[in-house]
Amino acid sequence: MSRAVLSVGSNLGDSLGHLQGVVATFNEWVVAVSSVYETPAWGGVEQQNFLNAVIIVDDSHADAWEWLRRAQACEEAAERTREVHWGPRTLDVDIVAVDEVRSDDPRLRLPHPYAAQRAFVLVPWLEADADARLPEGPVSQLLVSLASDEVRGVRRRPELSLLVGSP
Ligand code: PH2
Ligand code: MG
Ligand code: MG
Repeated sequence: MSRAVLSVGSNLGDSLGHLQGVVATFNEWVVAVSSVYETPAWGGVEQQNFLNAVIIVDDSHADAWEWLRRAQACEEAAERTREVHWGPRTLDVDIVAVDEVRSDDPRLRLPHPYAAQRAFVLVPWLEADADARLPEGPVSQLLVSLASDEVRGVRRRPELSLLVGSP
């Protein structure tokens, strides 16, 4: 079994369509999908709000590197460019965690080194998995220690849900 937690985000182009494209591509492995959230840009670059969601996937044949390869294929399909670090993007698919894997490889650090600081990851993750945890502690507890205005800034957009399953 290999269970991965993916954080998907977009603030350029058809953002909802880009997130939906990831759900469609990962369809056979999808275990849970959060609501779509509108979130203020994190990381200090002035840019428009993101749409973010978390997707939990499971495939006994995939290891962490295979999840990364699949994630990058989705980004390429969305014609992702990497111009500004933490800047605007059509689609970002980040691997937040894969089972209990720990990796310091700069190409794939696991769990994601910033996950515990990012309300735009933790809020949808907790919605998709009430037992979510990181090495720092349960996600429910990590959210309590984040600044409350950051957490409140992550707003659910119920009218923008992602569809799972065959069309
Ligand atoms: N992704 C970033 C940088 N900042 N901010 C929000 N709200 N959502 C993101 O997905 C995001 C971000 C780079 O990966
Ligand atoms: Mg990212
Ligand atoms: Mg990324």
